[in-house]
Amino acid sequence: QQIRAQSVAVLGAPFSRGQKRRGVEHGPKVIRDAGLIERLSGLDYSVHDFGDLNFPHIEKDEPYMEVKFPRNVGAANKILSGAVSRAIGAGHTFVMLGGDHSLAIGSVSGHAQQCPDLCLVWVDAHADINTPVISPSGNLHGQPVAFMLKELQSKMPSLPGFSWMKPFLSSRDLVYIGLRDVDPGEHHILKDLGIQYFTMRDIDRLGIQRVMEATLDHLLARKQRPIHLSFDIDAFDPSLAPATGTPVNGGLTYREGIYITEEIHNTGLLSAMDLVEVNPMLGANPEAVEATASLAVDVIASSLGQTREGAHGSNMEIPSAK
Ligand code: Z70
Ligand code: MN
Ligand code: MN
Repeated sequence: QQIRAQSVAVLGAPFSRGQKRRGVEHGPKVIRDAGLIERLSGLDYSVHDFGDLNFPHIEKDEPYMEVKFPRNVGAANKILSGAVSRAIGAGHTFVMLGGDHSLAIGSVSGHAQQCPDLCLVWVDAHADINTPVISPSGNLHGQPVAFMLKELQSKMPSLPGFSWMKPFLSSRDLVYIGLRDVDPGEHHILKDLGIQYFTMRDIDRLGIQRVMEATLDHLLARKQRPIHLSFDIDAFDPSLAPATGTPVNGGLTYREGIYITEEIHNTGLLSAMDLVEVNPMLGANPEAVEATASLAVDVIASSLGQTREGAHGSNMEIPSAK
């Protein structure tokens, strides 16, 4: 059955405390300014722009071990989770504009409340699967997947701000694409849990077509179920997406990135997506920021059905010569 709804909900999450660099909270604004809503309205959807969430600022938020701003990150994600759950429950295909990638905790968990059998495609230079105990940086945007996985439950300390959530995802229901900067503890977890992942080296070896075939086969061969796409803009090569906090050389080409999203759309199963880590304060100049934001719009539009081959309505005819 087609999971794709006829309507898309867009929600901004202006939040940056999952990492150290200011500016990523302005991601929703620059992605909208790059024409997101107009582009989605040009596809087959009614677009509901729910604006930006308001997150509380929790003044006293001491680190827990090395982990920075746990109460702020936990509270923001609790709010986001509720909003996502309501939007999916109302029948929308959901688009979250970040903000940093710690927001995936709320986005995916809210989605999972409505769709417990969802699967997750994580497109990123990074695995974002550090536990609070092994995180080398203490930044929560490097840890969201660890909060989701049932298999890591016993390794997770109870962080202040996170008592509202329980892990909900099995490691076999997750595939990574684009990895090229993985911490040693993360690599151990990926291997230990047998998580399916495709690094940039794998894309070099197999080509993006076989990577997507294997990804969708891994997640959907047994049964069709809703897809959550969590797309970190730093998956792209820094030449294409310079305005982001942690650029890593050797990333996705434009064509590889768009092929990923076209294939996700073609499943008919995309139910929610995140577009995160666009930071307009980190571009070298306004053109660099605009290029990154415009790329983000292309990723979202392509995930929702914009094609490179073009499209036409079923009632179209070739006009006769006069
Ligand atoms: C590193 C950490 C990260 C995004 C950087 C980096 C994580 N593994 N994620 N940028 N989006 O701090 O845990
Ligand atoms: Mn990330
Ligand atoms: Mn990343």
